Order: sequence, then C-alpha cells, then structure tokens
Amino acid sequence: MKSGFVAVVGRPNVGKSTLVNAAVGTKVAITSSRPQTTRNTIRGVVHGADVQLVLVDSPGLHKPKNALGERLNRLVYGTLAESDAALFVIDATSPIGPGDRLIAERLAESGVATVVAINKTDLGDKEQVLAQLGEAGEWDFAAYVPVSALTGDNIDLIVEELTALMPEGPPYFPADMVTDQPERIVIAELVREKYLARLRQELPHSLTVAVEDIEERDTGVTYIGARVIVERDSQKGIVIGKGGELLKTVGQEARTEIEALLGTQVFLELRVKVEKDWQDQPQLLDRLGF
Ligand SMILES: Nc1nc2c(ncn2[C@@H]2O[C@H](COP(=O)(O)OP(=O)(O)OP(=O)(O)O)[C@@H](O)[C@H]2O)c(=O)[nH]1
Ligand SMILES: [Mg+2]
Repeated sequence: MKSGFVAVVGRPNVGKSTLVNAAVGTKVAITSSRPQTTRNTIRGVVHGADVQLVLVDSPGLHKPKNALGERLNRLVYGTLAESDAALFVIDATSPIGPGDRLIAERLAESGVATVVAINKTDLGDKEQVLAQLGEAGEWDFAAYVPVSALTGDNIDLIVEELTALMPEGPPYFPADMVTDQPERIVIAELVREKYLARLRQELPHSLTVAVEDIEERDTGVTYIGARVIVERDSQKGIVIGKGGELLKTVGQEARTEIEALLGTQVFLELRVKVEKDWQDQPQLLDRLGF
C-alpha cells in the first residue's frame, strides 16, 4: 500500500483545518473565522483504498509578533522537513499576496512535492477562481485543484492528487484512528472553538484552555475540569460575561459536543484564570503544551 505524511500549509484563515476535516470525514481540528485558530500540529488520518494519508494540519504562517508566533512558524517549517508531500492552501476570494508568495518560495526550496488547493470556490466567482488558478499555475508545483472545504467539492480530487505523490509504505495509524490528539486536547480545543465564535477582536488570541481533570464517576457522568486562561485581569470579566452568561453559554455548547464525542453524559466545569502574558513566557508555553 501507499502511505505518508502531508504538511498542510498556508496563510492564516484560508481553510486548512476545514479542508483537513473534510478529507478525514470527521472534525479533528477546530475552525473559526478568526486568523490563527490552529496552534498545534494536528494529524488527521485519511483511510483510503490501499492508501493512508496522514494530513498534518498546522498553524497559519504569518509575521510573528511574540514568542508563541515564532514557535508556531518554526513548527510548520519543521513539519515540512519531515513530510512526503505538502498541501498548500490558498484562498480563492482574496488576491495572492506576499504571504502566499513567500510560502510558495519556501515550498519550492524545500523540494517537497506540493499540491495547491485553491479553496473557498463556493464564495469566489468563476473568473476570480480562474484568475487565481492562472497566477498560482506559474509556480512549478505538482497539481492545482480548486476546492470548497466547506461544501466538500473536489476534496476527492485532492486526496487523489496527494495519493499519487505517496511512496509505498506501511499504515502509520490503526484503521479506527482518525487523529493523534489525546482526548484532553480535543476537549480543550472544543471549548476554545466556542469562545472563538463568540469573542471579538484581539481577545481570542489571548485565550487558551487547559483541561486539568477528566474523571468517570460512579453515576455514569464524566466530570471534566478545565481552565480558561487569559492574559490580563481586564479580560477575565469579558470571558465570564455579564452575570456569568458567556461562560455558561460556551460551557453548554462545548458540553453538547463533548458528550457526542465521548458518548457519555458530561459535567463540564470551567474556571477562568489570569496568567500574565502567557504567550511570551517560554516556561508557561511549555506547560501549556506548545
Ligand atoms: N465559504 C467557505 N468558507 C470556508 C471554506 N473553508 C473554510 N472556510 C471558512 O474559513 C474560516 C477559516 O477556516 P479554518 O479552517 O479555521 O482556517 P485555517 O486556515 O485552518 O486557519 P488558521 O488555523 O487560523 O490558520 C472558517 O470560518 C471556515 O468556515 C470554504 O471552502 N468555503
Ligand atoms: Mg486551522
């Protein structure tokens, strides 16, 4: 059989995680309309007929503003070095910019065989998509595929093109495994996703979630204790909301999804904690798993 690792790269918010979820057929990575949603490498496994593709979703590449940003960029280029192929995702609805070009150059330098996905074709009109294809086509990559990660259009073609680039190899994951992420990370990410959908402007970047406790109780209910961590005292109130309303809503939304995931009833306890400037503290970043 064929098997291998595919680094999924591109600017923030182009739809990398949505595309990985669509190809895997399960939500393995959270998504949001805010840039820099993904903060870790997440492996999503596509089990095909006689092929296994391990898609490695990664944070969007951007100009780093702090220690976290630098770590994320290093992470992506490190991933690329260990991959059999790359999937370069660009957004059909905004013109190809210096960020895309820089990534294209790095990919070309790396020598890793690359498929380009021109994503969000459901939003862009035909001419825009064609123009984008024409411009991207001047790069010298293996294939160019217009797709919609949201509707699933042409995802099968992406899988086909990537499969063609895979070497002969063993399956890396068992047939029933779709991601390498531990349960507590998946749960923390779901809580963060609900916050991302509800918070405005810069605050989402200041927020992280750590699951500290998962306990199956005799009652058949799984108790989960998680901390919502922000950077400043002033952010604590925002995250809790008037009369605790936002914390409650986010908790309920996350709980519903966690229950579906675990197949049990869940009691989710969220506590808010301030860790001053956690994004710039290497020790804290280590502890939070970055
Ligand atoms: N209309 C449309 N929206 C899409 C498509 N793919 C992704 N999106 C939306 O684009 C936004 C960003 O998607 P993500 O998958 O989180 O993007 P990403 O590239 O992983 O972003 P980062 O992790 O921040 O780098 C979300 O609101 C998605 O719903 C698509 O094909 N069509
Ligand atoms: Mg992402």
